[in-house]
Amino acid sequence: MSELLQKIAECVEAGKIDKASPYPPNMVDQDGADELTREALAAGFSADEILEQALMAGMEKVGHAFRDNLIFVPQVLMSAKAMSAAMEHLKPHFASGASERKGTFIIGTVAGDLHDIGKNLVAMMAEGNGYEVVDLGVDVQAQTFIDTAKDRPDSVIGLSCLLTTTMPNMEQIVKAIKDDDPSQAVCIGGAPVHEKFAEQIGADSYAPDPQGAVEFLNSVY
Ligand code: B1M
Repeated sequence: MSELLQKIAECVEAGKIDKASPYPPNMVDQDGADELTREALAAGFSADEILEQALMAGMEKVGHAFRDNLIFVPQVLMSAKAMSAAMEHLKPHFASGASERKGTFIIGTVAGDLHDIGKNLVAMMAEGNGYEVVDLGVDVQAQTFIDTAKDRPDSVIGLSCLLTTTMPNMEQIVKAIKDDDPSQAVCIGGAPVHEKFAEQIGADSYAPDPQGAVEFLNSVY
């Protein structure tokens, strides 16, 4: 891999946003994901190359380190910020159709539930792994998931919930989605849910963490 793309991957992994960012302390005054991504585009690397070989490579390491408890939520959020800074430069290329995404992930926290930190991490990790993410936010009703999926054929829906009291809502949402289109792929996650619950409510997959959601997406696309 080129040295420049390698450096961008390291910035994402370390959470180095831009030159002005004081984090991480061992990279102070160095260019970050922002400057290096601009430099890579100017040097002729395509948005796809930067996404796949730099951002996704960095994010994959973040996903595994988070799963193995080697890093924690604040570090993942810094990596997300570094990736977002780089994505700002790539978005015009994707929007123009010059670059393709691997697939579409529609994600939201289920009706009645306002917790979004975990959901945002999953969304960020999916984006960092090359998927277009449609984030419907929190307190999302079944019909909103269904309507959004109709506009985006072949998408995967991801549902998050953090409250035991909103697990029944998750069940109703999965049922409504599957009643509308049995082939619609649905993945669930969140602290109170588990594999057995996913099977019970008819979801296609349970992901314990963002990396698990990415692995499910990779298995579908
Ligand atoms: Co609330 N809350 N909260 N809360 N809150 C919990 C969840 C709770 C366990 C705290 C407690 O009592 N110990 C408890 C739930 C108890 C239960 O259900 N049995 C609780 C409660 C009761 C409540 C309220 C009812 C409190 C009240 O008002 N009386 C209320 C409910 C509001 C509502 O939603 N309607 C409430 C409100 C809030 C705040 C608004 C104050 C705030 C949320 C802010 C926000 O999200 N923007 C909040 C917070 C921060 C928490 C705790 C402290 C932290 C949750 C969190 O963000 N964790 C939480 C206690 C705790 O967990 N220590 C608690 C970090 C996050 C990275 O983890 O979301 O699990 P998590 O996501 C993980 C995985 O689960 C997975 O990946 C993530 C990364 O590993 N994952 C997925 C998540 N979604 C996924 C989707 C996937 C795949 C993986 O695929 C689609």
